Amino acid sequence: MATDARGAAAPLPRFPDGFLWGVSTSAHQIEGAADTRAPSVWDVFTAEPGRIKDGSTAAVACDHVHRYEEDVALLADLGVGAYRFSISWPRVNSPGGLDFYDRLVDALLAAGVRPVPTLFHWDLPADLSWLERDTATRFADHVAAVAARLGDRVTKWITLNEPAEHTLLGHALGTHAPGSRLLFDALPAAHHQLLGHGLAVQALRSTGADDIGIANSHGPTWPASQEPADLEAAAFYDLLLNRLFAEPVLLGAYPEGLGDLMPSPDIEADLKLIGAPLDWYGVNYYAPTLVGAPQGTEIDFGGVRMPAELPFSVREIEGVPTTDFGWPVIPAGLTELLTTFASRYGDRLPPVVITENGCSYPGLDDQDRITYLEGHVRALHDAITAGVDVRGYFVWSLLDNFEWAEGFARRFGLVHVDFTTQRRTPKASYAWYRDLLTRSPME
Ligand code: IFM
Repeated sequence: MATDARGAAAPLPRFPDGFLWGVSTSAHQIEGAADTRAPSVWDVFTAEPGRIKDGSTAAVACDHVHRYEEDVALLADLGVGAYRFSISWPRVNSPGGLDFYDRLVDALLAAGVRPVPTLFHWDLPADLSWLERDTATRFADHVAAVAARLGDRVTKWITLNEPAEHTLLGHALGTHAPGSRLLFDALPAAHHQLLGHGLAVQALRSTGADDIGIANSHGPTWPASQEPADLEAAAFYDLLLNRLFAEPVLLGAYPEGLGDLMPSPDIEADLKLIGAPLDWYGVNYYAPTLVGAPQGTEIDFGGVRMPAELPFSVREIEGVPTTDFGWPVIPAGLTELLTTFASRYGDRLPPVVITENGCSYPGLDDQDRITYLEGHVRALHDAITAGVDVRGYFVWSLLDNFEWAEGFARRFGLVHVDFTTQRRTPKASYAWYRDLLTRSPME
C-alpha cells in the first residue's frame, strides 16, 4: 500500500469523470451447466487425462448458469459500473441457449450494471477449428445472431479475448485447447481469429453498434541483456505478444512482412476488414516478461515448463514479489506498456480500456491481492497523467474459477467460491474494491 511521508495510506488519485470500473469473467470458466450446451474444444481437451493439472473439468465450475442472480447481486453490492462476461458460442448453438444471456442482461440492467459481453473467449464449438478460414465467417454469423437478440440492451461489445494466448498456447504449444502443437504452423489460427474479429465488427456495425473493442493481452518485453542474441530474442517475443495482434487491428497491416505467411486468397482485403477502426482498444495486462536467447530445450510460460523449439526463452525477473502462479508483480509495467503503445501507435490508438488485470492468491484475507490491485490502479493513473487516454479498468476476476490448464488451483477472484458447496464469500479485496468505487477515496 502506498503511504505518505508520515506513513499514512496515501489517497488514491482521481480518475477522469465517467471512468468505467468493472470486473471480468468468461463463460467456460464460470458457467458450468455443460449438460445444457453443445461441447466446446475445452470439453474435448479436458476429457484427455493429464491435460488439466488438478484433473478437473469445467462441467460445473461456479454453476453460474443456475446462480447468476446471486452473482449479479454481488456485482451490484460491489458497485461496479460494468460487468465483462463472455457469451458461450456452444451454448448459443444449443436450444434456448440465448435465453440465458437474455436473463443475465436483464438482471444486470435491473441492478444498474452495464453488460459488456465478449463474443469469443476460447470456448470454440468442438466441431470447429480456427485453422479453417470458414470459422471466421461462422463467427460473424454467430455474432449477428447474438446482436439481433441482445443488441436492444447491450451497447458495448468485445469481439475476441486474447487471440495471442489462444494461438500460442492452444495451437502452437498445445497446453490449452484444442491442444495442437503446430509451432509456427499455428499462424493460420492467428489470422482466422483476426479475420473473425474484422467480420464481427462489420456485423455489429451493421446493427448500428458504436462501442466496440477487442481484448488483447500485452506486456512490456524486457531483454535479458544488451547482448545481440538476447535483444533479438526479446524483439521476437515483443512481435508475438505486442505487435502480431495489435498492428493488423490498429494499423491494418501485419508487422515485418508476416502477412506473406498468412493463408489468404486476398490478404489486403482481409487486412482492410481487420483494420476497420475500433471505438476503443482493450488491454489485458498481468506482468512484463524478461526474454533472452533460447536456453536448452524448454520454455517456461507462467510457471508451466514445456518442450519447445522457439527462438527465445522466458527468464525469471529477480527481486520482485510474485503471485502464487509465479507471475512477477510489477505495476509500473502497466504504465510502461501504455505509454509505449501511445507513442508507438499515436493517433491510430483509440481510447484504451484495461479489460483484465488481476492476480492469483489463496485465502479470504487476500492482502496481497489488494497490494497488487492498488499498485496497478496507481500505475494506470500514472499512464493517464502521462497523456494516455484510458477510459476503464476491469479486475480479473469477480469469482474464483476454472483457470484453464491449472484447473481450480489458481484463485483470481474478489469472491471466494467453495467448489463443493458453491458458497460465495467476498474476500478482503472485494471490500477494498467496493470502497474504492463507493466510498470515493480518490482525490
Ligand atoms: O483466466 C485467464 C483469462 O481467461 C484470460 N486472461 C488471463 C486470465 C488469468 O490467467
